[in-house]
Amino acid sequence: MIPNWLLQRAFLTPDRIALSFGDDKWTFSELKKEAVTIAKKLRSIELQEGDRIALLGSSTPEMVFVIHGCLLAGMEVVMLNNRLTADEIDWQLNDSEAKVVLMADEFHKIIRVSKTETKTFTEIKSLPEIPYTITEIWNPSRTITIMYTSGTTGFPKGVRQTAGNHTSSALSSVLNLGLDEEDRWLCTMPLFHISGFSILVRSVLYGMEVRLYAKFDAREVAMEIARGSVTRLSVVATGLQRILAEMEKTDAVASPSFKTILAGGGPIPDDYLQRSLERRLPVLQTYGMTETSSQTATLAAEDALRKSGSAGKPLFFNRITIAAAVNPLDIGEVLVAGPHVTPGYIGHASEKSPLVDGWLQTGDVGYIDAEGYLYIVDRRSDLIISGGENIYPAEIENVLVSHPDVLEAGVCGQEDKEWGSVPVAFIVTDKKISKEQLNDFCKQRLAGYKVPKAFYIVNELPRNASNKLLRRQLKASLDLKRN
Ligand code: S0N
Ligand code: AMP
Ligand code: MG
Ligand code: MG
Ligand code: MG
Repeated sequence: MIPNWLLQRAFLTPDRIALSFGDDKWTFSELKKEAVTIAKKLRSIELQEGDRIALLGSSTPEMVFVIHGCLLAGMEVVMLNNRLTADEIDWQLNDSEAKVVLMADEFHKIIRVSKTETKTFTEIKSLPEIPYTITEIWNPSRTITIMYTSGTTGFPKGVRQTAGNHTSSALSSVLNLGLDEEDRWLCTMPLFHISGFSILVRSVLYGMEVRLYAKFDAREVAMEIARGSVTRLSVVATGLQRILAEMEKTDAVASPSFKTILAGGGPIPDDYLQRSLERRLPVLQTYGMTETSSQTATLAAEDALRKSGSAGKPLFFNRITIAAAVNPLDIGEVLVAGPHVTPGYIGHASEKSPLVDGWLQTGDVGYIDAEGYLYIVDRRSDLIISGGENIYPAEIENVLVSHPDVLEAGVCGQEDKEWGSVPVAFIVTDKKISKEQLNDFCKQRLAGYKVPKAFYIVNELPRNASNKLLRRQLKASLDLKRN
C-alpha cells in the first residue's frame, strides 16, 4: 500500500514550499489545490482511473500541476520527449494507445498530424469540474508513468514505472543522500526523463522544495550554487561542463550550504570531476536508467577521489551483479535487481521481458571491484549518448535508407567535446546527393540531437560474412580520418 503521494504530503506538511519558479512559489496545499482542480476537469472528458494518456510540454509550473492532476486522477502518463518530431511523437502515441494527449499550448502544431485526440492546457482550464472522491491509497503495481527509451532495433520502447518503482527509488535516494529541512532541489532536467521526474517524486515524498527552471541556464545555475539558494542538483556531463565553465569565469566556488550534484545519464569525464573539486562542488557519480526509475548505484562524496571513475555502490534496496563474473574485476554485462526495476515494457516491446531470473539485463558492460564498487566500462552495444539523450544507430539508419537515393546507411558515434558523443552517418548511393539534402531529410523525421553531425559518402560499408554491418569498423575509420 502506498498513500496517494500528494494527498498525503499536503496533509502532513501543507504549508511547506513544494515548488518555486522564478519569483513564484507554491506550498504543498496550493499544489494539491491546483492538481485536484485538474483531476476534476479531466473527469469531464470521460477519463477514468487506469486510463492511459500522454503529456507533452516543457518544465513549467503548469506542467507540474497537470502531472500531479493526472496522478491524482489515477491515470497512466506517457511522458513525451518534447524534442521529438511530429512523426516520432505519432509513433509513440500509436504504440502506447494513449486515449488523449494533454499538451502545453505551444506544442499544438506538433500534434496536428496525429489521430489521437488532443487537449491543450488552455482547453483543460475551460472544462467543467466533475466532483469525485480521489483514491487515497495506491496499489504499488499501479503504473504511474511510461517513458520511452531508445531500442537497439531503432524502435523506442515504452518503460512502465510503477508507484512501487518510483517510491522505492526516492526512498533509496534519501537513505543515500540524507535530507535536511533546508533542502531545495534545482531541477533543470527535463520532466519527461526520469532524471527530472524523479526530482518531483522526491519532492512529494520528502516534503522538499523543487526549484524549477524552464530551460537549462548555466549562468543562473552557477549563481544559485554559489549563493547557496539551492542545495541539490542533477546534471548530465554536458550540463556539468557548462556550469564549471561559468564558475571558472568568475572564480566562483559553491556555497558551503550547497550539498550535492548527482551526475549521471552517461559517463562523466575525469577532467570534469577534478575541476569540480576546485569549485568545491560535491559531485556524486550515479548510474541509473529509465528502467530503474533513476539511481541504482551512486558514489558517496567521501569516495570521490579514492574511487574516481566509479559509479559507486548499489543503493540500500538494490542489487547489482556482473553476468558470469567469478572474481572481482571480471568484466561482463551489468545486471540489476530491486524494487525500483520496471516490471516491463508496453506496446510493441511488451512481449519481451527485460528481466531474466529476476535480473534486469542492462546491456551495459562493467565490473565490480573487491570492495563492491561498480565501474561502467562500456555502454550498451552501439548506443550513442549525446548530452544525456540516448540514440541507437538503427533509428537513424532506418530513416536514411528510406530516402529514395540512399542504397545503404551506417551510423556510429563520434566523440564530441560538447555532447560526449554525436551520431555521424556513412552513405552508399549511386546518385548525386548533397549533404544538405540528407541533413534536411533527417531533420524532418528525427529529433535534432539524432540528426547526424556529418555525412560521409562511401563506396561500401564494412560487413561481416553474414552481411551484418560492422559499426565498430565505421568508428575505427573515423579515427583514421582524424589522425
Ligand atoms: C544538456 C541540455 C540541457 C542541452 O540542451 P540546451 O542547451 O537547452 O539545448 P536547446 O537550447 O534546447 O537546443 C539548442 C540546440 O542544441 C541541440 N541539443 C539539445 N540537446 C542536445 C543533445 N542532448 N544532444 C545534441 N544536441 C542537443 C538542439 O537540437 C538545438 O540544436 P538545433 O538548433 O540544431 O535544433 C539538454 O540536452 C538536456 O537537458 N540533457 C539532459 C537529458 C537527460 O536528462 N538525460 C538523462 C536521461 N537518463 C535518465 O534519466 C536516467 C539517469 C538518471 O536518472 C539521472 C541522470 C542524471 C542525474 C541524475 C539522475 C538520477 O538518477 O536521478
Ligand atoms: P536511459 O535509457 O536514458 O535511461 O539511459 C541509461 C543509460 O545511460 C545506461 O544504460 C547507461 O548506458 C548510461 N549511463 C547512465 N549512467 C551512467 C554512468 N554513471 N556511467 C556510464 N554510463 C551511464
Ligand atoms: Mg534507455
Ligand atoms: Mg540517456
Ligand atoms: Mg532507399
